[in-house]
Amino acid sequence: MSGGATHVASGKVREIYSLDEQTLVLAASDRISTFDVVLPTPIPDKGRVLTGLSAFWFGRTREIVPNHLLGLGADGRTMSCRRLQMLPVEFVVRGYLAGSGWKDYRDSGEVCGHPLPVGLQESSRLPEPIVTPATKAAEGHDENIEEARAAELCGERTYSEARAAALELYGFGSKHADACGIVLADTKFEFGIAPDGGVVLGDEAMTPDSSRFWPADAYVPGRPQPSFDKQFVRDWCERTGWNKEAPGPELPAEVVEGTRARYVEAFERLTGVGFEEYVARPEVVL
Ligand code: Q0Z
Repeated sequence: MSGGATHVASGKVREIYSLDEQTLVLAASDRISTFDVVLPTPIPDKGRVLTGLSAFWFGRTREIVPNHLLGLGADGRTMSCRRLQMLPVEFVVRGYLAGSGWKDYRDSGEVCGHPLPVGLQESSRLPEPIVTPATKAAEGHDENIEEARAAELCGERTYSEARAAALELYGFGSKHADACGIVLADTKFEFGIAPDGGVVLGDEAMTPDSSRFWPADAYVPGRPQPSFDKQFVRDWCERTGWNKEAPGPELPAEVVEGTRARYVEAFERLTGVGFEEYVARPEVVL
């Protein structure tokens, strides 16, 4: 990062910089993680795809809830944003039963206190989307919590406002994605409070790193679904016999190229913008 920005935090595949008291810069790298391990081989343009997709959704959902986006960097991989007081919970919205949601349902018949119908399968579509909040763990896995606990942590009124926004955002995004042949199975939102006290959508929005994207044409409930973006990487890693502990394997060129193509395909299907147009002028997605 250039010109007086100071690094404030690193995620597994992203960085945050401070520009001034009110402004942060989020930078999405080309790093990829699988089975919870960041691999040594980057996927070229992954950071631009994720930044461009987030910006696309931010531009189209402002009427649902205001968001933190101020502007896109000319490189297409950074966004400047309003600094918020982030809420201590993540708002996961699930339209399908996958991951920890499926495991919790299989073990108890419910997910984060939501009783669900008997007889659902892995990857089943839910009768209606549910919010399954989680606390942010500094290291390791986020912990699912009941909505009553999330409301205590956020304050009742703030929780119900953010929860309603999360459901509306997911409804908008999943309907749009369906029309593009992508199942948005679930997604995680993070909200913060602006200086004026309002609830604002922060972080990234409805990207493949914060969501499960499934190819609609391969959807078959009763088993795990292939990932729209990471399936080549996962399949290749499985075939190497890697034990899933760090360090991960270096990826061969054909896996890198195939994976890059899937990210670009998701971007182009969802935004309707050619990826090269985005690279030339990132604001075209707004
Ligand atoms: C987002 C994260 C990343 C590591 C803090 N608008 C905001 N105001 C205040 N804080 C944040 C935001 Cl987005 C904020 N994260 C998540 C992002 C690297 C962690 F790029 N943490």
